[in-house]
Amino acid sequence: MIWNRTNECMTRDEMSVLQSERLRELIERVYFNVPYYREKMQAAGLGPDDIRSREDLHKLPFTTKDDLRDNYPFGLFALPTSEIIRLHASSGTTGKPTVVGYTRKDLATWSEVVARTLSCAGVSRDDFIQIAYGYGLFTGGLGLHYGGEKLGAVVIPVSGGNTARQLQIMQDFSTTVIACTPSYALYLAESIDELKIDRKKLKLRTGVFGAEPWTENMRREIELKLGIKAIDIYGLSEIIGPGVASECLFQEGLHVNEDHFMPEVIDPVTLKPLDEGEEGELVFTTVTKEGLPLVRYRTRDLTSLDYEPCKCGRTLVRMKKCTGRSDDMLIIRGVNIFPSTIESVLLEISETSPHYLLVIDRVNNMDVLQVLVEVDQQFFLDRIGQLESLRKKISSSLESTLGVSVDVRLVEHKTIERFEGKAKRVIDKRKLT
Ligand code: DLL
Repeated sequence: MIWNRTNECMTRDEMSVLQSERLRELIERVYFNVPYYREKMQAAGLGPDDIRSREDLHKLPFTTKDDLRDNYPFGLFALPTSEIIRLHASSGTTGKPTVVGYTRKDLATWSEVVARTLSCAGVSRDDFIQIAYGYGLFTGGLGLHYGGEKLGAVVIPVSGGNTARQLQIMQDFSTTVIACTPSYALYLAESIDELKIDRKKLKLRTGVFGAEPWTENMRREIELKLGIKAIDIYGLSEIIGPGVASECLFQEGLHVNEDHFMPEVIDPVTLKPLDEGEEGELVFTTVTKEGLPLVRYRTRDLTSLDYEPCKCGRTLVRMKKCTGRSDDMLIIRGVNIFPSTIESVLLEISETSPHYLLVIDRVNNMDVLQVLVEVDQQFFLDRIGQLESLRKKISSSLESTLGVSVDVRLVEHKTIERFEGKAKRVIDKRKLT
């Protein structure tokens, strides 16, 4: 079902008119209400009248996470806090977190876009959605919660963690949809096996997974192990939280709710807008948000856009599944490497499990990439020779794909930490010195 046919299926021309109108209103609001935007626009020689339509978007200066940090906590809010009724914060691991504020209307928009996301994933009011994203300052739990209620589904607000309890609830309440990170979905699958729960007795049929990058190979693994359809959902707290974009059942790119969040893809080096189909950094302008509107916000996420209407009937622009960020690219001895490429190679090798850890260090001024990977329980190898030939097979696969030498270490099942929320798969010791 399409939740909001009017806005999700309009022609490109209609969308252009709507976005242009909303963009003009946004620029008026931020110019007069947020000193930061006014100063930045003035420095670029721009006034509100210079922005007449979506074609003028590229004239505007970018906003970055550092701008949010510099104005911590409320400096970029466009309304007094008496109009704000909710705060969330991003799960930043370095420096100050970024704080986001929502007005009543923003929360209504958020529920609407998450209801669209769930409909896109084939979820309906007949479903039971178990929410295993964390509740709290993280936007995953409450975002999915209110979107699920708006849709009319039965919402089960478990929050993250406590895997045995999650699985008990899943059986007792006949959960049909699970919402969590893709890494936690794999952990749930593993625990179902360990606890000898009969998969056929579970009613689970769909998962809405996001909050971290995951590859097509990881999707196949989850779909196979849990026997469900795994749908990719994308969002970030600065823009609203989950609900920015979602796959439909065709799984051919994520439909961006562009009547609210106008996307662009830019070259992260030259900062010039790229054409349809070209991969670069995703940038959003939130044309309807009241509390914390953002103009040309640089997400650091890498993707490309596709304006072809989808088989599902939606005409919203689609973004390609996002498997990396411009800032999680590792540079090992001068070679650019994305963790997602390593993940893809490992998941092609049947004797390994999808749990791995990348450790980068500098030894005698040389970067060393160590890949720790678990051997799948089913392939218990008791002969040293067998282990060594598996290790060599993985090394040569990785080395031919990446173009750098890799130190592969095979580790026993369950040695690598499991995650309830976003997985941390890279330890870069070079940064610690
Ligand atoms: O992770 C919001 C969210 C919650 C999205 C639940 C989906 C489901 P933040 O904590 O601000 O917000 O982190 C945002 O996570 O810039 C991406 O780098 C990454 N990310 C989110 N969804 C995806 C996805 C939430 N589907 C950051 N694929 C973003 C790849 C994703 N990366």
